[in-house]
Amino acid sequence: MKLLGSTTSPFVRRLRVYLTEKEYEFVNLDIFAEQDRALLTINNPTKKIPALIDGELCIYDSRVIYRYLANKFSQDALSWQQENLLTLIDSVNDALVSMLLLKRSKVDTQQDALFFNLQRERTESVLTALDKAVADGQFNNWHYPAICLWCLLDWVDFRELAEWRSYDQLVQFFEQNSTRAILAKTDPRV
Ligand SMILES: N[C@@H](CCC(=O)N[C@@H](CS)C(=O)NCC(=O)O)C(=O)O
Repeated sequence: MKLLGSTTSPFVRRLRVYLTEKEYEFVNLDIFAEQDRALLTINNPTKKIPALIDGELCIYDSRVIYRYLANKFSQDALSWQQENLLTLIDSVNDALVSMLLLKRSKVDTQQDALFFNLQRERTESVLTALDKAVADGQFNNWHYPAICLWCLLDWVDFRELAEWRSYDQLVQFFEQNSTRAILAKTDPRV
C-alpha cells in the first residue's frame, strides 16, 4: 500500500497516525510542484491529498480511505455519533484549508465579507460543539475521530489560522494526547 500525501496536510497526518505500526509506504509530495502534481493527477483527478493506492485500486478522500482501511483490517465501522464528530472536524478543516489557500492567493481573509464571515462563524460554532463533546467524554479514547481532532488542532496552531486555546476542554484533550510518539514522528514542523 502507498499513501500519497504531504507532511503538512492534516488530512494526511490523521491517516499516518492511524496507520502506526502498519506496513505501507508514505509518498511525500509537493502537490504544487509540476512533477509531483502530475503523479498526483494520474492517481487522483481531484488533485487533492491524501490518496491511497492498494494494488489496482486508488481511493481518494481521507474519510473514504479510513472506511476502506477499517474494512481491510476488519475493524468496526464508526458509530453515527462518531461520523458526526468527523463531519464537525472536517467542516473546520475544509473551511481553514480554504482560508489558507486564499491567504496564499494574497486575499485579505480578515475582511468583513460573506464568505469569510461564514467560515469564522462555522469555526466558532464547531469548536464550541467539539469542546462540549470532549467534556461529554466522546474523545476519551484514541479512536479515529480523536486522531483527526488532535491533527486539526495542531495544524491550526502550525498555520496560525484560528484561536482554539480559549476552549478549555480542547486544550485538555490536546495536552493529554501530545506525548504519543507517533505525533512527534509526524510533526509537520520537522
Ligand atoms: N475531503 C478531503 C480534503 C483533502 C484536502 O483538502 N487536502 C488538501 C491538503 S490539506 C489539498 O489537497 N488541497 C489541494 C487543493 O485544494 O488544491 C479529504 O478528507 O481527504
